[in-house]
Amino acid sequence: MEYTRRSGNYEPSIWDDDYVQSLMSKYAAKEYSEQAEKLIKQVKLIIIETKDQLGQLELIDSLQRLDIAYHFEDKIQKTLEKIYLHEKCQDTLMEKDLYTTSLKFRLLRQNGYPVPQEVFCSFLDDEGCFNEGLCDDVKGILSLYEASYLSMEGESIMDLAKVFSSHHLKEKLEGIKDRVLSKQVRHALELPLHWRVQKLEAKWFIHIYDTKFDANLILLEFAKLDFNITQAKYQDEIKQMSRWYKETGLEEQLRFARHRLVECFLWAVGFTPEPHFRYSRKILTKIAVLITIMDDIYDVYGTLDELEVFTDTIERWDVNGLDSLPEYMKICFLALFNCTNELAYDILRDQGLNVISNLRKLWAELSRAYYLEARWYHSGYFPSMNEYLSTAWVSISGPVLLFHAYFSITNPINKKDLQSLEQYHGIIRWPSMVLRLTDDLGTTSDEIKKGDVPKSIQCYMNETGCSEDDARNYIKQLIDLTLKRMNKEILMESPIKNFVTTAMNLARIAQCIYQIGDGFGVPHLDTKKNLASLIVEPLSACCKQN
Ligand code: 0FV
Ligand code: MN
Ligand code: MN
Ligand code: MN
Repeated sequence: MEYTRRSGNYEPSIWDDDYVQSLMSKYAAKEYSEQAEKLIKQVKLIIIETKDQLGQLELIDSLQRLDIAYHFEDKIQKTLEKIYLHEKCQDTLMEKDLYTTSLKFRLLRQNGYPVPQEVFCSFLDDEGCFNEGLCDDVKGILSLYEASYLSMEGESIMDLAKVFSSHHLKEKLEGIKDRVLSKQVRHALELPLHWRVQKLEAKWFIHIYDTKFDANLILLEFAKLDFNITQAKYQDEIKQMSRWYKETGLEEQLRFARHRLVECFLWAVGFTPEPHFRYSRKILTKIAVLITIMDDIYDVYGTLDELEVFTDTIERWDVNGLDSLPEYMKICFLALFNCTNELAYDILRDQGLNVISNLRKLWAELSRAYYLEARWYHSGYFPSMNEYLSTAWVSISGPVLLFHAYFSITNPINKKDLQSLEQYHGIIRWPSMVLRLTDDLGTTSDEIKKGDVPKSIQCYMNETGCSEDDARNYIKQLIDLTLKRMNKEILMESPIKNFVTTAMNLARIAQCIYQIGDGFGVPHLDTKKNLASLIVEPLSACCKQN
């Protein structure tokens, strides 16, 4: 009997190769990078000349929000270290200014300084609640709100801060007269700054900064120019990758799958946005494309028998077994094999380190997780929430993505660090869990219609008998808890500290993509706007007049 295969009925890509190849930017020209060098010198002077503490904090905040901080990392770190050491010898419990305290707390924690939550004690009343008298200070409350997202598990003052600040911001929102502040509050309530995607946030914030009466025009000019220059580089990269994708022939040969090259590039930019991480974006985009196709093979198109052979071939990493696979799996496996070997080759060439066995292990674990879910689906099995999650944080491909990010930005790779990461380290586990849970919130409704393994929402409903709304709220709480666990990783002394920001970026881009539904599978939602903003539309360089 002929097996009728399912299809995901996915929309085709909205970014065809001809369009991608037509992208063009004048900012690729040398004159603009020369102009940028000049501006960098001027910004350095501004940093040196800013002496008062609040001025320094606000300057660092602006540099980060405008996404130009990466040019001045050393200077910023030194300034923050001084502020931290100075604070440690002060009686900060006397602090009365909510705005400054919160800003300082956020910037220091973000950069790994373990400021205690008790710095907020002076804002509590006799009952241990935040003082209601503070609630007219919208700027201060907004600053407290943003700071509260740097909390860790078990920090009760920070939990209070989050509830208090979000409640008052929602309540005050309609009445805020200052238009810039009102926009900022609305934006913050949608998603806090700490979990925003750096490059997209920069584009948004540059527009806001442009309308501020006290904006620093040098910072503004440099931020716009740097964005545009980076955009020209992104264009060059996506053109190259679009050509690669076309040459693989995957789109023509595997019609049943999602083809989301440009969307995958957005994930990569969210992960490693700095211009010098070009190589990392190339690797991450390619493997995200392959993961997407594999996920559709396991979830939608493959028969259980085929999936067993496929999983076995990947586990044995056996290119000689190619002929035992059906045609559509052959081309997918060989693309995966080549892409993995390309990365391993580069690392061997540049560092003399052979990582093939590490990479193989990652793909084997992912395929086993996919296969287990396929068996659950075909047998109608309902796992418990715990059983589901123990597979699902792997089957969302978090570990594969994170290790590829690690391998593609780290030189030299240290074997001990690698082993530590491989022990299901929090830095791998928590961002993967956030990716899984946000994906479930965004994609489950369609997945149920198409037929798929039960996801966290159904598992929880099945286990507790609660409603879908209650299950969704529970998952949101679980995401909050996982984000707090991730925050702890920033503050822990660890040799892989440099990788922590990159790892956390996965949780950021995941929250962005799934904020309003399936922003990955359905290409024309906000993802299209975000991509256009990132790779198509430059910022107008003309500065406002004084
Ligand atoms: C999620 O799809 C998705 F897009 C994946 C796994 C592809 C690559 C991942 C990234 C670029 C992050 P879907 O909702 O179908 O995944 P599940 O695991 O729910 O089948
Ligand atoms: Mn799927
Ligand atoms: Mn799946
Ligand atoms: Mn999903």
